[in-house]
Amino acid sequence: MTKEQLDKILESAKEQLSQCMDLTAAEELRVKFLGKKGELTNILKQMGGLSAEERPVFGQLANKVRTEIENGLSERTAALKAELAERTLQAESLDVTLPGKAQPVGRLHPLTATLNEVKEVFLGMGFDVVDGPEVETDHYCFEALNMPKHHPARDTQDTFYINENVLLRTQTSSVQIRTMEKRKPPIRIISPGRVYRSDAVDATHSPLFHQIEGLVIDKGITLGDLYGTLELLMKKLYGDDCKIRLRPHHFPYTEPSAEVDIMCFNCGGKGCPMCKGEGYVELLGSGMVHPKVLEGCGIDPEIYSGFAFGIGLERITMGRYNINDLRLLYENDMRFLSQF
Ligand code: 2U9
Repeated sequence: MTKEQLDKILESAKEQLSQCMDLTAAEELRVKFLGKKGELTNILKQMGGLSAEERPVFGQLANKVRTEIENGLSERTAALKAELAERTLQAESLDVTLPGKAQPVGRLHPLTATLNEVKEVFLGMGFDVVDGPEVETDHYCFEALNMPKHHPARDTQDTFYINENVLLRTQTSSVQIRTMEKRKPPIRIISPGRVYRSDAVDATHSPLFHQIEGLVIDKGITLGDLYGTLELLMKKLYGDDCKIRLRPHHFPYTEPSAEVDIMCFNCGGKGCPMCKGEGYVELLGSGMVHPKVLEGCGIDPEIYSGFAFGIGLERITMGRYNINDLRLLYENDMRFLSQF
């Protein structure tokens, strides 16, 4: 064991460290020089053969060499780690000044948006929203609504029959009848949903459309309640300036019956081509529930009275958004839908 051997090990370690390019290679060098079977350890194992005077001198020298190799290793490792961190930062860097990729946000269909608003208004007045079957029996669709077989009112609602007794509902009144059979007054409900009529498609007709019907049954309900309720709905939908008027009409299921008109949005009631000089446009049908209908559902018309109304969802949506062709609401053309 000589000083030259130790110097050679130190020199070789320095040389190899300077050429070492990654952390794995640096670890291999640590094992090679300082590990249990490493070059320096091997030399130290030979210390036993030295004299008592030589031993401390070589011991000191060997320790110096070990410290130098250790320092060299930690310097190189630190430099390699810094390089690696720098490279990772470069590779993963984000240019925060680049414009972002916009996520297209979906929106509600105008029919859904209008229905949601109508529901909000009625929920606020303590109404329940009730659902029912779209395939109905003759009883719930016509008979219970004071329209027996061969009643002329059935002709205006020519519908899709599945058999003599089963059909696609022409109005959601069937839901109101089902509710009156099940619940005791007071009843305050709206029944929105799809209805079907055997109509040819044009700008204002479709064999499938949507209705919202309302029904209130309690003691002492009058036409005044009907008027107030519908006026509030229309003011919420069309703004506080909007006015309505009731015009006498006839429906078999209500007595008296009224059609409800809304002041023309275009001329504000003066009369214009849009309202055909009327100042008002027809919007919905309504009336006091016919005593025969109440009786048929087990409600005593001597004690209770009620009002009902029916609105076409398409019609009020078209009025609100100035849509002139109903077919646009069903075609799912994004150029149309993305305007709302
Ligand atoms: C019960 C009793 C009476 C609901 C009513 C109307 C008048 C009406 C139309 C408006 C436009 C249908 O969608 S539309 O074509 N509806 O004119 N509907 S009174 O009357 C009822 C409902 C249930 C038990």
